Amino acid sequence: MHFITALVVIVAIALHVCAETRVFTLNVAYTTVSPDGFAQPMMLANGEIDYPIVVNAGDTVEITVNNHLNVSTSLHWHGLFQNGTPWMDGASMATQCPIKPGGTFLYKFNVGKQTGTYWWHAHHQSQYINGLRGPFIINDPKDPYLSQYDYDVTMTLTDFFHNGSAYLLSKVFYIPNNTNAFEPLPDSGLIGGVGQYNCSVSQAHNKNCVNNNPLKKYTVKPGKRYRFRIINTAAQARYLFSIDGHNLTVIESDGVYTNPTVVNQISIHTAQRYSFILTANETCSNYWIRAEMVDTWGLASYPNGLNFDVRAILSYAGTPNEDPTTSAATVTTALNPYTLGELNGLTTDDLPDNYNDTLYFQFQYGPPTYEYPIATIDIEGDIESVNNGTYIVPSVPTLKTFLQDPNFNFSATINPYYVNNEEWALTSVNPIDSMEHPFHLHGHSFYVLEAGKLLHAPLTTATLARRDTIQVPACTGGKGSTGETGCTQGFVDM
Ligand SMILES: [Cu+2]
Repeated sequence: MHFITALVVIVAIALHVCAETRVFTLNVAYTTVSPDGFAQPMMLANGEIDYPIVVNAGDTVEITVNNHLNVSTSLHWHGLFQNGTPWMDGASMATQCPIKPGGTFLYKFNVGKQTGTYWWHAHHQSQYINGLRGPFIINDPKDPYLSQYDYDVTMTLTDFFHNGSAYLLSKVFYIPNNTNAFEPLPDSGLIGGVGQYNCSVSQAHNKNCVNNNPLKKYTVKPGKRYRFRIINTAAQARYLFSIDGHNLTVIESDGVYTNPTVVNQISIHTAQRYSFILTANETCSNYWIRAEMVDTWGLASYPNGLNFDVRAILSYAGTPNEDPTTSAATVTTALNPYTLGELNGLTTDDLPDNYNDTLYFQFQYGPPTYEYPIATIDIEGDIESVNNGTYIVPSVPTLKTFLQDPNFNFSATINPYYVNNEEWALTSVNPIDSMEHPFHLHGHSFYVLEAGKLLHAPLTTATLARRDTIQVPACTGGKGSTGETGCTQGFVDM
């Protein structure tokens, strides 16, 4: 009896130690800052760029958001499952009404068993690109890699616009019937919230602009091992990330531990996260950290002076305060997001032979015709007929409508697809677009089964990759005779 009692007490203590309620207040307001030397008002939480939220596995999180902006907002916790609390997901008009100016909203949820690197961001229109974003880190006392690093550092990569998101959305991008609409160009890229801008490029930009803004410096101690968590919080930019003179051992993607994978370049798309271990065992010096912005705009020239070569500095402690003179290594081991297997994860043999649900998403991205179009998405299910909807923001949050009437007949502008709880769903995503697109599923992580180009042999993996955001290859290089007249479509099966 005593033995059993003692066990119960130990379990109770262990649970008590692990899980707590963590309380945060995010005062959301305009603050004028100069992340790249160019001063402008940004929407920030508590006046900080990349305000971090750090909790432990199992914690309950209470975040009070006070909206001091003159526009509505809502905040999303990217990658968190919100198991049992879908109304806390923060997607404006999908899971909640936006928080009005002057309003307050309490987000309360439990992070469950999730650990690793996530991020929070505004989920109202395109608002987060004005600064409402930051890391969301869940520390893991049972981290299998815990003994392999001494320090834990978070680094955001983003693109930065000198115009407000509302202006970019309505005046540049989503002009009704504008067949020449193109994605707005950022003015610079930031690492750790810091970048540089060439003030001479635009007259209008000269007023509050300082050239040669000091770059972000990450200081390391010789011989120590660092876990770096990189988060792409950009509106659009994909980055090719590397650190001169150093290999990166990738151990996490999107909150999932991966097989340790040594690379010297990481392609990281919007909303993706990676952790890698870097050992500071090179000559004591300064080294460039590079986040080369991939040109997805494809313009002949860039009148706003956008510099794709975004940098920060890795500095060994005690090294003189000078710019690095290092050069980029040849890319010999690039990270492959489709084959980066989950640590101790499933193999294809572990998957069920038959899936209970099958979804085919095909999305097309064309000239906007509505005020706030997203994309036209076809969802073809195994039972349902083909849907085809261009999403239009509803007047009542979709979740609310569903909870009040689970049989509600949603229109094609919501384009719902129903899956059953606790069942496998095969999802195939296949854009008809010449650009590589990140695809993200709220509330879930998925196994990447295969990816590539239709009509080509797919990649195969040993252990499956599992994550919550994956890039779907672009539609390129047409093969007319095979029935695809314009291009060969990319796909990801998950
Ligand atoms: Cu998300």
